[in-house]
Amino acid sequence: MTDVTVYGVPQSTFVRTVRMTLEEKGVPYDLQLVQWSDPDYERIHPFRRMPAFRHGDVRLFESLAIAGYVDEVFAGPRLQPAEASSRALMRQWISAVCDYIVADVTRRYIVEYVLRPSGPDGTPDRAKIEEALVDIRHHLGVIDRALGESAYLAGGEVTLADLFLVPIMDYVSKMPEGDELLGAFPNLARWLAAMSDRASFIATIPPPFPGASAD
Ligand SMILES: N[C@@H](CCC(=O)N[C@@H](CS)C(=O)NCC(=O)O)C(=O)O
Repeated sequence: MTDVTVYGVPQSTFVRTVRMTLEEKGVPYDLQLVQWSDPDYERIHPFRRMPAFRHGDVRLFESLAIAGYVDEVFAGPRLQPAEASSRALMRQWISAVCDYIVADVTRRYIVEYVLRPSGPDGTPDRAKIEEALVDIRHHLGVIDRALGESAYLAGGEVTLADLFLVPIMDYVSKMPEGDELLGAFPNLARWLAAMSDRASFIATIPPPFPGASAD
């Protein structure tokens, strides 16, 4: 029995970030699948996105607000550095992930392959993928250089910043260019391998998107 509910679908990277945060803290929760056709969902998330979250009487939307709340309210390992400059570094990377990585990696690349291919006969549009890859190589290079200087994005310990990035990088690793991209960025590949061994990662591995091919 738990009084924590996450609303969303397990394939969503933002839902996975919140679920990984709960798993890292050892907090039991229910995942309530969102039905997009349900007009009542707007009462849970007024912008009709996911995740949304409930803990007793506390109702929240926006992954950063939810993950920060979970870290601060529940016992377990701290996922936000106490020291100001490390905490700022964590926020810097969360902001960069939510703006630049989501825009160019999730929306222009992963979504094109697995969710809404926009090429002929429902295939991914090669021109769009190639265009996105130019920006993706740049962005992954930035992260790779940052990870060359420390084990995790904000220093020597896992923080929320890593939990925002890893669901997206997990998808990247499974895309047709995944091996090539990770091969080009060894610090990022090392970080992803370490993150992939965590119990929170393993407990939240998403099922395939409905209708996606198994290969
Ligand atoms: N800023 C939001 C972003 C949430 C978001 O965009 N979630 C995606 C799934 S990863 C979504 O709800 N997509 C559904 C849609 O765009 O209609 C957060 O941090 O939670």
